[in-house]
Amino acid sequence: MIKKKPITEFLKTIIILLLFQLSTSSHRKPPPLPILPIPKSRQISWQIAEMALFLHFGTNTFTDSEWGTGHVDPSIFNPKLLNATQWVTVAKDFGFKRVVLTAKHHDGFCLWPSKYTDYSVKSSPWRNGVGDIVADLAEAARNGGLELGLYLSPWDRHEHCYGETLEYNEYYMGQMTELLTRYGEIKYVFLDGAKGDGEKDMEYFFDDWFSLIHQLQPGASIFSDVGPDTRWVGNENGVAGSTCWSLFNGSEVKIGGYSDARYSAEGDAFGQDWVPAECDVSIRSGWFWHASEKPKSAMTLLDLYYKSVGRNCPLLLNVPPNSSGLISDEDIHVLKEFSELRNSIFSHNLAKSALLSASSIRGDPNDSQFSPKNVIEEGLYTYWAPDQGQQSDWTLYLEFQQVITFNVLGLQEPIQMGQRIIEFHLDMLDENGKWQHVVNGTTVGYRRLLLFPTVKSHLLRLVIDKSKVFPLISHLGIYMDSYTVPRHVSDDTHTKSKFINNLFFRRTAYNQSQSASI
Ligand code: FUL
Repeated sequence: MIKKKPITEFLKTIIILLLFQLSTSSHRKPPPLPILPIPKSRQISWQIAEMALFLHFGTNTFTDSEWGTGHVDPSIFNPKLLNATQWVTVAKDFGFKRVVLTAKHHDGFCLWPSKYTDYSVKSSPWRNGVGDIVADLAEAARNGGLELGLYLSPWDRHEHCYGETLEYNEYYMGQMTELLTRYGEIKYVFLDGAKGDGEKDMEYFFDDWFSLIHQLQPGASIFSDVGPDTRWVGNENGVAGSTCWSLFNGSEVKIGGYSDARYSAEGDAFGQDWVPAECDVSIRSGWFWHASEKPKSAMTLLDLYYKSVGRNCPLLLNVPPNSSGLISDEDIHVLKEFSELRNSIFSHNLAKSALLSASSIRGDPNDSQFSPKNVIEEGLYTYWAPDQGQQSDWTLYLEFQQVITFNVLGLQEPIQMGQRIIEFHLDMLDENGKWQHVVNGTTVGYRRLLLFPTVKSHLLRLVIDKSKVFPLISHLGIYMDSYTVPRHVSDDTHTKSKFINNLFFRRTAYNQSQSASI
């Protein structure tokens, strides 16, 4: 009797310990810490849109000019067939998620009936002066499920108080308030830094403007040369740096000043603020419609897509409505072709048929939470995370049942966790069982696309060579672009240039990782 008690107690303790161990070992490993700075939610929603349609429209459309003098008679403005639904339909049909209208360009003419000036649609013959283009577009965008953005030029060549700092800032903020309170949700505001030489000097109260915009429309991302939400990429050609950080120091750049174009295009690996770049470019050479100009070809737009969206920057593509108030057929034709090209290339991710494994996996390898398989799923919130203890050579392997033929690599980081990757490369196993270098890249960010001469293999490895902290990858795409001649597209590809000698070691590493794959 006396002896039995301790045995029962002992067994009890063992059972409790086992249960405890079972319960703790079934705990999931939480996600890793983000690396600061990280994007605000409005910046994430702005970025995932990827492409926006810019609409430059106003008196310039009727005077064949780019920078209106501000003294053109409003009677010239009469877009008889204007149909904002057509603009939205074109945007929506061809993959644009947002429309951005020049509510007021530098000439000061307002496309909405502002109470602060008569220089607007209300003084024009269009719809007998009772029309409102911002209202039309807001309604069409809402109906079509697209976001709306507005451009309100700070430089105003018509308004008499331009040059009087206090008075004009009040005027500008009054107009901004009209735009942000009358038309429902506004998701984006474009603040242009341009101003002609020799024009009246004055100070813009940017901090007041930014605060007002965020107060009235907290979901709106503000574009300017320095942000605060998205920065100008530093050129109007639609081309980002082949290294492109969303990190940036706004204090290094002056709005409207002559700044360092390279800094704007590449960002700053050590930047304190999250201010990703946006690439703005026009489908024609001018921003406004001119009868004499033709749109760029679909192949040129595809090239720009690789150099903007494919370099971590949304593309803001300007497609100016013509003087009848419609987007021209020839522009629509090109946009259609551009959309077909993208669909044909990117709708077929060859990586989906691969067996995916990794050099290490965070947490329990039998749990899908941080599995390498996550990289073929769309979206930012599923990702591969390596084990925190792995310090270098973070690697993903893709093994195919058959040899695949491809020439594009696409990568995405879960940017809500910060931008991490500094350098990576892709290798493939050739027909002699030797690793061949396919392509190098630097930053990834929201999306990176690299185009290179076509290669064939059944085994690939993506190696992250340098990262601020251990990398995270939310998407990996392997595609075939049969339309582009690669050397015209990518300036940072090095194909089959490096021969890897330590094949045995690498193979061993691969075999080890295979056992970790799930
Ligand atoms: C520039 C302006 O001067 C152009 O007219 C155009 O609006 C472009 C997007 O920004 O700075």
